[in-house]
Order: sequence, then structure tokens, then C-alpha cells
Amino acid sequence: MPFVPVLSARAMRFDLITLFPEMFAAVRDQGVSGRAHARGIWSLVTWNPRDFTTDVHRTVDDRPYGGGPGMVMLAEPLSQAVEAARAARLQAGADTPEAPAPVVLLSPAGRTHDQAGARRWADGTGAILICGRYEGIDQRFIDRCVDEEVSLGDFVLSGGELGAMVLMDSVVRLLPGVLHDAESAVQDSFNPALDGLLDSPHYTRPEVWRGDPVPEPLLSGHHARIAAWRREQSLALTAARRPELIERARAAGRLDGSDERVLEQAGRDSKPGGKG
Ligand code: 9WO
Repeated sequence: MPFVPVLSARAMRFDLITLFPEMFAAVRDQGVSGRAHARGIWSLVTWNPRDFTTDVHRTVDDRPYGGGPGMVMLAEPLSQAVEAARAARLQAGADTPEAPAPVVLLSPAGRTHDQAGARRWADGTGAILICGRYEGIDQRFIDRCVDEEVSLGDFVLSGGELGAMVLMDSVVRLLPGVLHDAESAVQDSFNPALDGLLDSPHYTRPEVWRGDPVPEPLLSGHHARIAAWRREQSLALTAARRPELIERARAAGRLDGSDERVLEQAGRDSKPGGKG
């Protein structure tokens, strides 16, 4: 009987096209993502467009056609860096010629990254992430070489690197074996167990801090009461801050009668003349 792998487990690999490779020490060496990297669960390789220039000045940018402030990244060094990354990924067996990793540009013009996106990325083999600098990137490189653009939100950064690190952190922590039980995604905001609601507040010692006590249910030792209190807190916080997430959870059939009663009461409490 021939062995036919259903889905071979490939280690996740990210290739970063960046003028500032040193920045990636933050995600590669620190915290949860750093530990997972040290254990070989994922890898990170940087490619500096400057190393693919051929002029004495190692030029990676030039003035914009049509005028305007700032400089624009040259297409050629970026393109050569991407080709080198793609070849190295195949060489390393990180992906196959049939299913090459996507080339992704971090840009405010992209589709907004979210937890569902992070879960999809966690099922893949990684990506070649393009980190822009200066005023922007020659559009011809984007048109020819970039498969998709991803945004972290409606703000502008000085470069794509921090965005790429945010993206990778959100993905790596979902890979099997990365989190211990103690820090498990089971209790995280946006974990399926929370039905898309915001997480309830957290407390640790001391029991009274500067006169403020820990909420009594958490000290009760009564697991059902604690779970009910946390659910109420999640529902009330989500209704107050992110009402669209309540709508989404309701539409997905994730709120039961008890949840709806909590929401009704929370709605009354938050209205003028209501309690609190
Ligand atoms: C900037 C930009 C602004 C408005 C509309 C589209 C845009 N694309 C870019 C762009 O690709 N800029 C490059 C990367 C070069 C300048 C610094 N860059 C950047 C990326 N700034 N901010 C981001 C970013 C990435 C992900 N999520 C939010 C912001």
C-alpha cells in the first residue's frame, strides 16, 4: 500500500523583503513567537533589496515621475529579491512549484487582516512579505509580482516591517504546539470558545489593590458561577464597545436565551436613568 500523505506538515516559513532586516529580531527572538522559532516550528529569512543592486551606490530608490515629495522604491532590486526568495523556498522544500507561497505587500490599500485571516494563514506554508519604505513602491513591481495586499488597519506606518511582524505574530501563535495549555488560545479574545465576543477582564493578586477588590464571583471557587460571570462580562463589554460583534455572533446562532437575557439587562443598565 503506497503512503499517500493527505496534507504533509510543512514548517511555516516567511521570507521578508526588507531594507531593515535587523528589525525582525523582535518577532524572531522574543516571546511566544521567538520560542516557536527556536523550536523550529517556523522560520524567517530576510532578503535585502540593496544586496540585489549593481551600481556602486547600491541604489534602491529614485525620484517619483510626475514630481512630488519623497522617493520611490525601484522595481528591479525588489523583483530580484523576490525571485531569490522564491528559488530558496523551493530549494528548501518550503513549498512546491505547484503551490508557491503568495507574494504579499503590507499596505493600507490591502484587505484588512483579522483573526479569520490569521487562521487561514496558519493552514498555509507562509509567504514572501514585501516591506515597503519611503513614499511608496514602483507600481509596475506591484502589478507584476504581488499576489495580494494586506492592511493592518486605517493608519500609515513608516514602512511595512512592523505590519509584517504583526501579521506573522498573529499567525505563528495559532500553529500547533506553539502555545502551552497555560497561555492557550482557549481563553483568548476571538477564540471560537468565546463565540466571537471580546474576552472578559482579568485579575490577579493582591485581592484588594489600592482599595479596589477583585470581583467577588472570581473568588467564589464556584466554577459555574465564574463561567457565568465571565460570559456576562464578555457580553456586556462587547455590546458596549463592539456591537457589530454581537450582531455577528447572533447571526451565527452563537447566543442562547441566557445570553439574550444578559444583553437585555445590560442594555437597560447602560441607558439614561438605568443603573451604573
Ligand atoms: C501606502 C499607501 C497609502 C495609501 C494608499 C495605499 C498605500 N500603499 C502604501 C504603501 O505600500 N506604502 C509602502 C509601505 C511604502 C511606505 C510605507 N509603507 C506602509 C505600509 N505604510 N503603512 C503601511 C501599512 C501596512 C499595513 N497596514 C497599515 C499600514
